[in-house]
Amino acid sequence: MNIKNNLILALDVTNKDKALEICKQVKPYINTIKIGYPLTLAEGLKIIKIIKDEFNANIICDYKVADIDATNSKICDLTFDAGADAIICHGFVGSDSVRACLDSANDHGKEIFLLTEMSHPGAKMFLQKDAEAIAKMGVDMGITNYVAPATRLDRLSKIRDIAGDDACIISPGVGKQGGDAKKTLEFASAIIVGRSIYESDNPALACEKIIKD
Ligand code: FNU
Repeated sequence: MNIKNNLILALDVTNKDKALEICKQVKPYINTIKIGYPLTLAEGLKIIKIIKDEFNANIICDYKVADIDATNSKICDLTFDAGADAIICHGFVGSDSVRACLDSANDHGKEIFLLTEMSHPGAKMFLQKDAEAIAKMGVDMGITNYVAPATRLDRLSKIRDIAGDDACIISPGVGKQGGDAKKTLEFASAIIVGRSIYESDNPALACEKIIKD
């Protein structure tokens, strides 16, 4: 995926007009938009295609898919059929569940991002201890796209070591969660930024600052 300025917008607003307005303002800086549950539950799956078509953007759906294989297949098929270019899937559910996501992506000519360790403090309770094994599983499965935290650079660096230099690692947690854009990009291929952009009085300027810092 070609990610302009190595910057992905997490578009976690809850109505279409606001979403379109933000996208319009950041268009000079951003070509890759992450849509998660807040916007999808508010506006329905159709919002994927609306934003994709209007802004000619890559759309990554952050649905953190984490079910049994049969259900994961349905979730991924519906998401890709709705126009998503990629979907974020949890790795902790194991290889059969992840395989279902990968097979759906391959059938559609789309991509998955494998979520290893999350960025919030709670990830230290359970997920962290298995994050490296999750990344290794991904490598064994031939997965080349990962999600790893900007809030713990030692952990991000570990995941990079396992995933390899050629992997695409996208990293949330910059800005509001405390992560630093420049330091994160020493290990990550791109950063994911939400509130620091869409809550800003001037989202375009916020993007410019993140890119230039
Ligand atoms: P912002 N996100 C995250 N941490 O923050 N997908 C993860 O480990 C992860 C995510 C998402 O803090 C989060 O849901 F796997 O406002 C939100 O959409 O910059 C975005 O990344 C971060 O938003």
